[in-house]
Amino acid sequence: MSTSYFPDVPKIAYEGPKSRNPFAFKQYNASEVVAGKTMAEHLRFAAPYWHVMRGVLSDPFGGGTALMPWDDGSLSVENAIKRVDVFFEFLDKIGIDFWCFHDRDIAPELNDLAKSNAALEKVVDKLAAKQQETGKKLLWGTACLFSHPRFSQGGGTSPNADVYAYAAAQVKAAMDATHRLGGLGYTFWGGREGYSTLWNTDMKRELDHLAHLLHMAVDYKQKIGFKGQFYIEPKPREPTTHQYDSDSAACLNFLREYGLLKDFKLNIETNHATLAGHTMLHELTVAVNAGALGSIDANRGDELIGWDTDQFPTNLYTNVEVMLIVLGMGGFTTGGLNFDAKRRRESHEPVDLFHAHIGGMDAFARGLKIAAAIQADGRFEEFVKARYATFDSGVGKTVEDKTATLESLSAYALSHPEPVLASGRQEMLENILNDYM
Ligand code: XUL
Ligand code: CO
Repeated sequence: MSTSYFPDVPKIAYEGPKSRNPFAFKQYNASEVVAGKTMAEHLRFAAPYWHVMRGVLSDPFGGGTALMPWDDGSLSVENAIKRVDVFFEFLDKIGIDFWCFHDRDIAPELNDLAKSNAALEKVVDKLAAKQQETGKKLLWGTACLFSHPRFSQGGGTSPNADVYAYAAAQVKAAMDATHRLGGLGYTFWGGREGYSTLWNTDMKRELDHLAHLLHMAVDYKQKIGFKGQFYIEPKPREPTTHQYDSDSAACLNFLREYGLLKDFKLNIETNHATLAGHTMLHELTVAVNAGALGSIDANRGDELIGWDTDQFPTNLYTNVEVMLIVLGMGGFTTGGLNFDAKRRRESHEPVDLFHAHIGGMDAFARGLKIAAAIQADGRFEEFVKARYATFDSGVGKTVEDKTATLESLSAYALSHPEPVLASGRQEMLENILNDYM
């Protein structure tokens, strides 16, 4: 047996709700069947390489605190390859089947594109071998077009064509890597695709350029035979004041305007939804209504802190809502629940990685069970259906059939008494929700 990087952590097993063992699942029982599928099949948990292996736990006021005894801090390919072993030991012990990466998480940025590409290929060789050995799968890959100073004014929306070409080159290499690793998807998160002031920005040209980058990616996908799903991940502000991909509706509008909707779905992240002034449920509903919900970055924000805190998704109400949407759309196809989440800066020991993920997985297992019970019971669905019943027949039906005109509705309204509304019963419905919790 090779070296263990987490010698104090056993393989995490399901011990049930009565267990007091912090290194055990209380709710997540991978093989347990809920609503016709196993929990593992429903939830499709993924771990992000950037938080698990590269997240140093810095914040805007201080540097990293995370202890990573396996990491020598160098930009060497050897160090990058060693991290792969650590990561796969983590995946094995926590029992997560999928993972996600940015090109620059897995391999070093060497300030020389040819060298960075060569390093990426070497690390991808190692990752491919590890996947082969363990059966773990890549949920999605992506290119980091936001950390390096060259991208400080954007990648696909940079005012500088050389930077744009560099961004395109990175997308190409990251797509090649994702394809080699059998990725089920490829994500575009806007990073610095947005602006801070219109005094220096040509918004129209930037959006045209960004759309062309995505069109080129669609063409390249065809060319290399990559079958994975493309996603756009909405997020408002952070880092730019005005992100072009600010929320689900903005992304869908952009995709429609540029003829890209058939080639993309959305990857919705909880903390991005709340930063946009929406609930996660709102963002998911907008996406699902457009037939465009692809995958989920599961985390949560902190209502008392105004930035993307990327905390672990332990809010039961949110998890129930997320799983109601996922069950409602018949489950994920290419997507899954990627823990785009990090430990608090104070939780700096390697074992905290396990506590964090166990918490997220258990909370989502409960979310799944509660959502399945709500769905099976059908009370909310019946209530909503009844609330719109006046559109099932009579004048309402003429609206849904699109035969109504302003004249026909005016004649109807003139010949009928003042409308009588039924109560929305929000409090009663919230009480029902609490009964399930
Ligand atoms: C940033 C974020 C990214 C994307 C991938 O807030 O969520 O990590 O998920 O680039
Ligand atoms: Co994310």
